[in-house]
Amino acid sequence: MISRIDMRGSLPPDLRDVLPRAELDVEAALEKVRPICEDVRHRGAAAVRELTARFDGVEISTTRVPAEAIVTALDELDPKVRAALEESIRRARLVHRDQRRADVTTQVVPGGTVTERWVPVDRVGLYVPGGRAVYPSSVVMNVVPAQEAGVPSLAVTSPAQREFGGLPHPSILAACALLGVEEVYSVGGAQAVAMFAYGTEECPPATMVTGPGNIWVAAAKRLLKGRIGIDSEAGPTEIAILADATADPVHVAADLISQAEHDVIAAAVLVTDSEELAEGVEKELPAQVAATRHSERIAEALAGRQSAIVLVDDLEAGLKVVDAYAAEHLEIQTADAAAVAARVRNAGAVFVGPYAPVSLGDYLAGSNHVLPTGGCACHSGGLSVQTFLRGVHVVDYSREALAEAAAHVTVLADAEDLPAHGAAVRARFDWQVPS
Ligand code: HSO
Ligand code: ZN
Repeated sequence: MISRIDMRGSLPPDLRDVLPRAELDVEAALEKVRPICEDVRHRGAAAVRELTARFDGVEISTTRVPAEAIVTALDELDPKVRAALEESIRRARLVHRDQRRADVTTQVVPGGTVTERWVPVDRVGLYVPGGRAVYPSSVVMNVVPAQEAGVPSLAVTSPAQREFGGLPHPSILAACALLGVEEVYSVGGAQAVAMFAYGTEECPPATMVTGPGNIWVAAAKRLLKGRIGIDSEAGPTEIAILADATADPVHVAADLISQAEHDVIAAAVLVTDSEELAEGVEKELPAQVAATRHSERIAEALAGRQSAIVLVDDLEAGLKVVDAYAAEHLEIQTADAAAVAARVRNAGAVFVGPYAPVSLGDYLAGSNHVLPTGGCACHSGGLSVQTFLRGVHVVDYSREALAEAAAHVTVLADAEDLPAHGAAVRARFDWQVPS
């Protein structure tokens, strides 16, 4: 059901390359996505509607979801789901509010200061997947950090669903209503990213687009990055678990399965120094998979080349492996899990000990579930308030403070053969270097 990679003895030098990983060929999707984006750029909302008919199989008369549809979706939402979403929002707000940064002013010299002023981007388009993956929780995870960052204009888009008359899934609309989001579009795929990048008669352009999506969304983000800011290209979900002999194979198996449930190309990787745990998990997986609803999808994900049980000599080696892998989600199920977790450098999110499974983080921990995948956790973090803020440097120098810097500026400008740079300073002092 899941393959084994034995790294006992010594770790391979090209660790990152030998670890299992799904191959997602975003490059190849670029060529298909380019004409779609161009079409939206030139023909606006009409192109978006036609593309929706072609790809989502549903005719829509407008891309903007009417306000009544959002209100109705909330009215019809199961009260239990509503209560759970409200608690998820409350916890996420607590965490994300604390991420806000104060502006920092540094006095460099008397009369000379530099302030880092944190300013939210003007307008954000949030992409929420549709189709098989209808995740109202992802609405929460995208909207809350943008709102807590103070983004003044916020729009959500999610693919039109034929069975809901061309609107996004009602649970997505209900989540928007709970979050106070009134601007929602029933548009998915690459055309949604293009809609936000170029704007249409029905949707003003956005400064940034964030949120997970399929390969077409990822390709459109890659193509239009620069024209529009993006968070990351979000690939298939990954869970890595670093566990020792103290871990419970039942929990480990359940957690691997939980993320394999997302997709046949989702990755589930167990790294352990315990042969006994590996055997326990291998035994446990088929039983648990058979008992769950999406057993076929999960079995395929676990058997895929992106999933494996990796055996290592000890936790030191295990830490090297998980750092090289840089998982989207990393669970630490070892003795003294907090101490081991503190040593992890590369992971989108770290889940410590037996009572912090990834599914808690997916919904209710308060942390964000939009996290770097495909090894990007070695250079990027998950969605946060910071994603939506820019640090604007504000430079404020008095005459005296500039005079004091003038000689050095002139020397450096001359050294770079840019004498007009130095002259711009001297122009304020009768074209002389003040002494
Ligand atoms: N594990 C997914 C997020 C999610 N799980 C949404 C359930 N719903 C990526 O972090
Ligand atoms: Zn999940």
